[in-house]
This record gives sequence, structure tokens and C-alpha cells, in this order.
Amino acid sequence: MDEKVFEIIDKESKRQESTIELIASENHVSPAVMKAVGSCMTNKYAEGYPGKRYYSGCENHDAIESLAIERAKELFNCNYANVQPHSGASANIAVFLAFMNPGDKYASLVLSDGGHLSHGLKINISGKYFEPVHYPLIYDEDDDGFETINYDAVREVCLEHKPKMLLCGYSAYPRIIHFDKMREIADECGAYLMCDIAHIAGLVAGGVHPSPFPHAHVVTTTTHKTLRGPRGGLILTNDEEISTKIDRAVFPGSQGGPLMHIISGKAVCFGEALQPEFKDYSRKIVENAQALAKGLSGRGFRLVSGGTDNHLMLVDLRKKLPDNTGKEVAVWMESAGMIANHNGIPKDPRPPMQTSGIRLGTPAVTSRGMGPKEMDQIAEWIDRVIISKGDVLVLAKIRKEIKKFCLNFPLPH
Ligand code: DSN
Repeated sequence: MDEKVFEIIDKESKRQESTIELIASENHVSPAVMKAVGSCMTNKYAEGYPGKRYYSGCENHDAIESLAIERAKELFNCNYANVQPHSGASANIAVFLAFMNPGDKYASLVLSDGGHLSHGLKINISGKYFEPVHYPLIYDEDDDGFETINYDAVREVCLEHKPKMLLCGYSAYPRIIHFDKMREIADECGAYLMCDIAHIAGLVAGGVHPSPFPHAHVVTTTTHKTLRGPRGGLILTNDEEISTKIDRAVFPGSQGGPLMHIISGKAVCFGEALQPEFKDYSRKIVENAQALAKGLSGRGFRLVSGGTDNHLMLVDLRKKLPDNTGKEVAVWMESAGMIANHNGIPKDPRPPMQTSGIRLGTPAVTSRGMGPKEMDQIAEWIDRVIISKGDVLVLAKIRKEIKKFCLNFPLPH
């Protein structure tokens, strides 16, 4: 045993056990996922696809990858799946490679309004080698749809720029995405529709967010957020020709050997998400998010777009705390035992490293068995942290309360 390494891992396990995880993109996987990821499947090179490998000795890797593919197709009700992408960003790169040439245009959300860095950040491959044009949210406070996707503007941007692809799906967007409207717009301007459902995949699988199918030409996702699998990516489509292009764009286009231990964990995760209990889990994620949103709104916080339909919310801190940043609040919360990330809010006057907001999500707390009552307790702790403006004595007192509270909600073992 490597004592140094395992001592650190043990500390991490204790940190996870004794804190409340509110990062919207994180979760606690099952022991079966953990076992598959830590298995001998890590030892093998399996470049290629099932039945078409470049190395010998792949029969079990063929079997596990085929199983993962079949389960992914069943789970998302589609015809083709590529389970090899190492991450969500890798999945996105593969789709870009499959559909576009360098310099081609695609449309995505203004990144600071909730997009992802792989949707066109200037210093990311998606912004460096391709040309993003961005569509906005609704910024008019008097509009019923304040801070939600401005579908009219999506249409205008697409008709003006004629992008090869229209990309929807976001990292910090608390509302339902209308994939049907996006497809109408894509068809109108002759673009492919790409839906990146990394954040909401578990909600889609559980039936509590509309599916991107049959609207999307291609869907990308991660497997480790609401879907509660190992860290990794996945690409789905209903179109045979597109699936062939995608397979080539993943291997050999942008990746070498697949991570077979991770693919094994994905197979387990998809199997778990196909169970009836997963529907219940995804419903509870949303119920908890709404309870947390209510607890915060009731204590005077402003939430971007006024609330949430999914697993996350963006808290605009300016109303309660005009002189402090989201970054400071995330640090205070960590001292108190609550883990969240600072996050820009639409039209944020502060830079991304400071921000005026924090993002909160409920996938991980729901996996620990917490419910609406606990969400209200968490809202109360957040409120106390903020009212105290980071007072160390208050933070230490809350830290103690949270340690005790966490004992009642063990991690999945
Ligand atoms: N970093 C992830 C998130 O937190 O949303 C997106 O990849």
C-alpha cells in the first residue's frame, strides 16, 4: 500500500462525509460504480470499437463496451451511443470535429450567461479553431421570461449568421430547455442541433426534464453529474450517418485508447439509472432544488430567473450582500462546511474570478437521502453565513452543527 496516497484519499473521504456538497455538477456514486472504476479493466488497451480492436485480448472489453452502449441507448431512447469520450469537453470536441471544419460558425449561449467553456471560450479549442456566435437571455426585467433563453434572439442570430450548428444545453441555467423550439430554429436556418445535456442528463433519464430526442441531431453529456456515474462523456444520436462520423471523430479523430475501467463504470451507472428507483431519485433532486430555492427566497435572496425547474439555482448575492463577492461567500461557506462555487450571474458587473453569485445544486445532497426539511436547514445555514459576513466564530459554530448533521446522512457505501 502507498501510505502517502491512501492517507490523502482517506482524508478526502472524511471531507466528503463531513461536509454538505452543493456543487451542482458533483455527486456521490454507488459502491458498484466505484468498484468497476477501480477494477482490472484499467489494465487494457482497447483502441477501436467492439469487434474491431487494434489489440488482442479484448473479448471482455468488447462485452462491457457493448453492454454500456446498449444500456445508454435504452436509457435515452435513441439508436446510437458512443461511450468512449473521456469527458464532456472531449465529447463536444468530437462533435465539432464531426460536423465542422476549422473556421466554421456555430451558435451558442453567451458564455457568461451560463454556457460552458467548451461552447466557445476564446482560449478553448471551441473558440480558437471554430467561430462561435452567441445568443442571449432575456434581459428585460419586465418580461415574464426575465433571465431565460431568448428564443426569438436565437432565431435572429441563427438567421443572420447561418451557423453549421446550433448548440443548446448549459452549465448554469436553472430552467427547462425547450429542445423542440431549438430544433425548429435549427431547421429554419439549416443547422444541426447539438444538445449538451451534461448537467441535466440524470433528470432527462429520470423523466423530470424533457428529452432532447427526437429533436436533437446529436446529444453530448457527462456521466458524473445528475446521472451519478463515473467521470466521463457520452455521445448519442438517432442517425446512422452521424453516428459513423461521431465514432471516427472520437477514435482516431480526437482520442486514443478508451478508458475501459471508466466505460465499465458507465455501464453500471446506466444500469442503475434504468431502475425504477432512479426516477424517484431524479424527482427528489428537483423537489429538493425547489425547497432550497424557496428557503433562500423566503430569507430575502434573489435567484436568477426567480427560481429553478431543475437541479440548480444561481443566487444573486447583491441584494443581501452588495459589498462582498461570490468568491468570498464560497470561501465562508467552505469554512462552515458547505461546498459551493462562485458563479457569474447574467450581466454580472464583477469579473469571473470574483462574481456576484453562487451556484447551488442538489444532486449530491439528494444522493445522501436529504429531503425538503434539510434543504430549509441548509438555506438557514447559508443565510447565517451571509448575515455574519464571514465572522469566524459564527462559521465555526455552523461547522460544528453541520458535522453533527452529516452523521445522519452517510455517503453511499
Ligand atoms: N465544471 C462543470 C460544472 O461545474 O458545471 C462543467 O463542466
